[in-house]
Amino acid sequence: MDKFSFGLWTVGWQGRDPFGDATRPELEAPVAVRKLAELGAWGITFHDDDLIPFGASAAERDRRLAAFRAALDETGLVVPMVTTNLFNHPVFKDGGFTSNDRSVRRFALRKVLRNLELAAELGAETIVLWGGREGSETDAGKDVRAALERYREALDTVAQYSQDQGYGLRFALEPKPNEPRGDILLPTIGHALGFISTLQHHELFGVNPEVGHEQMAGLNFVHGIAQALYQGKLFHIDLNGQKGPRYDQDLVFGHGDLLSAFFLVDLLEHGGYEGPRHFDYKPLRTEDIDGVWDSAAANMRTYKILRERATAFRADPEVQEALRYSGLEELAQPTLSAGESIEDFLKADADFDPQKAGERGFGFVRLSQLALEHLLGAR
Ligand code: GLT
Ligand code: MN
Ligand code: MN
Ligand code: MN
Repeated sequence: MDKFSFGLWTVGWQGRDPFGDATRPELEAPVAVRKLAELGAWGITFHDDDLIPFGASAAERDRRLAAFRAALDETGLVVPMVTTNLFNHPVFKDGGFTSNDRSVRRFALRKVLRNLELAAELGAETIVLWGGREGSETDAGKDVRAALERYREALDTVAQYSQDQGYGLRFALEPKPNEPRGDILLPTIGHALGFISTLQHHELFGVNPEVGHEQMAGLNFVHGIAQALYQGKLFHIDLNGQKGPRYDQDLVFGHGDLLSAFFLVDLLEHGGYEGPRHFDYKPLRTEDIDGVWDSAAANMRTYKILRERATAFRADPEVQEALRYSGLEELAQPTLSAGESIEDFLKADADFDPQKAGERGFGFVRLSQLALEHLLGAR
């Protein structure tokens, strides 16, 4: 079965934006579970506060959890990932783990630690940490080096606690360059990967990159994902659509940069990623509840179509020939020969003619056009 999963906050988004009120009524979690299962989803994810409203009583918590569990049992939907809301309440306005206010940092850390137990109980394997409020609007107000040190302290504590409790969880940092903060800490995949190497339990940490977040920074998402895979750090992924560097659009997957989505699916399917295909999108504010479910189905359908197109692309003999012509097989060969000493290497290739080598064409345009034609269903 395809591991398609959705955040409860995605289909549950009521359309509230900085300029306008909600356009849709609240969606009960059990309703979302049943409907997503019916549409062919495999998993559902949530923030603590999506399921149990911030400050709810113990009785309210039990009631909501029981109804949610009943829907999971009934449908067979799984909970592969859980995350913690450290951004909505005013207390987090200067961040959770990195707020200048120490009492807030202690509150935030406790909120995450308490959420781990629920995550483990529900069988989640991954905890996502999106630090949307960790950052600043003015460089005068944040000592970034101290903030990173507090970030590291919090993550080390979270991982240590998970290990002590035997939860067996892995942690995925989700980068984003800005919004809601003017500048967010760990803004890109690269920043997150660099930071992870400073953590005590670095092997338990990877990334949860989101299509739109890297594209907001003008970066190539496919390259970022390839590097995360290369370093064994692609723990989870947020699929959606974005039209270039602007506010975070969270469009349906494929409804932004479609060519990039094609190459992304090709990479995920042929690059060894076995984790969830998690959609983190927002149904357009213009949609009623039917439109919400249409948009949920659209994410999965688009992914499947792109997978089918990518497979056809790879199977096409003309593509295979063009791939060879472009040197992709050659790139997989080590630059030095087996056993070649550096001394021998320095003396080798006396007959190499840079002039001649510089005249070669790589045929990338032809290859690119073949991909586009497969994507369009023209081949
Ligand atoms: C929030 C954010 C998403 C993150 C979620 C996880 S919360 O909706 O915009 O990109 O993945 O905390
Ligand atoms: Mn996301
Ligand atoms: Mn987003
Ligand atoms: Mn978002």
